[in-house]
Amino acid sequence: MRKKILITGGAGFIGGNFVQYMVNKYLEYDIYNLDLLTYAGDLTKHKEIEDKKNYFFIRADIADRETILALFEKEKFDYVVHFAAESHVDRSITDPGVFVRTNVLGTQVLLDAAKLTGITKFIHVSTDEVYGELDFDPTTFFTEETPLQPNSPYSASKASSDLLVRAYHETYGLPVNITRCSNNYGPYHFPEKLIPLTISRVLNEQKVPIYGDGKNIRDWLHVFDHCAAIDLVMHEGVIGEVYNVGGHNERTNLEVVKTIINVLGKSEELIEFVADRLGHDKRYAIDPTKLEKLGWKPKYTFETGIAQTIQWYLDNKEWWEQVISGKYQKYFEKQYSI
Ligand code: NAD
Ligand code: TDX
Repeated sequence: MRKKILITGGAGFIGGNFVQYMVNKYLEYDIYNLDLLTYAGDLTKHKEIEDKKNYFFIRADIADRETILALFEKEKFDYVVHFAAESHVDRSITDPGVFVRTNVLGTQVLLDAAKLTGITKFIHVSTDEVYGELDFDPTTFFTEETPLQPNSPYSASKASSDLLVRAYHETYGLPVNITRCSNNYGPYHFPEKLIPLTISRVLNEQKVPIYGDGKNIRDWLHVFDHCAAIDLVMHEGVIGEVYNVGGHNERTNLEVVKTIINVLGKSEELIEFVADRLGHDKRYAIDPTKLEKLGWKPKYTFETGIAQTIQWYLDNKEWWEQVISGKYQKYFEKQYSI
């Protein structure tokens, strides 16, 4: 029997890379990409897989209970890999409501549908931001045991969804895994986030805004390494467990921006220090030991990953220019109907 995999948020950055990874790697699986196509969703990235027999696109809202239940009843998915979310911290500071609706309510609707129709496993893609922030002591890391202390409306909504996933496992025995990943970068990253924003602005000779003093630290992971981690957790993860994903690539924001400017051979005068983000978390750093014991090892260092990513943005200017102008959404001709 062919397995049916529902991937939510598969028109976005990480979900989009994961859809391509799965469609190409597992010809014996049917891959269903469910996405609402918000400002962050774009299907042009899938032009090379859209005609494949094992790929289906469903335009739907994860918070639309009736539609989601009807879909799950019809398809009886084997796995759900749940990426769909509002994902940008700055947007959550100005408009928290949609983060609660999508990230909390939407996750609960999916969990209910999985509980009612039965499932082999529900994989919930979360973030290291649910742990709050670390100080600048380089010997401290987030482990899976670190208490949840989210600081932004975004991370609070993600932590809430994590707790619902946990509760559906503890209360109803739903088979789940939660993954908590550090900052991703790579192809198709939406240019509102630090790395693609910097690359696109530097290429257009525009100023790059750095919040505060630029000393905040993030732990960077190439999206291809994240896809391999989720694949491993999906197939080998112990039911009910949480797995942190990170590759020990801590950099200050200023280091990241200077690296990109230098690789592109431009002037550091493009850097502009601006007002700090409200509640700006100081440092994130992941201890990935548990996932490494399961057999995961990242292929990219920050140096090899950022070089690959910058080259990708140089080769795909049309994509990010369309995304920035907002004139890019292409509706899928072979849309699945529920
Ligand atoms: P993204 O913003 O690029 O993509 C999100 C996708 O979800 C979009 O395609 C959007 O259309 C879709 N979506 C939004 N609301 C929806 C709804 N109501 N119904 C259906 N689809 C909807 O996000 P991303 O950066 O790819 O992040 C994916 C997941 O990974 C998120 O859950 C995020 O919290 C998590 N995560 C991201 C990072 C990172 O560095 N980007 C790191 C750790 C965890
Ligand atoms: O213009 C900017 N200038 C700047 O200094 C932007 C957009 C960001 N920053 C800083 C803020 C952060 O310290 O750069 C750092 C990275 O910012 P973002 O790219 O917005 O990412 P972050 O807030 O760390 O969150 C990301 O990683 C964790 C994702 O957006 C989340 O979805 C994920 O959960």
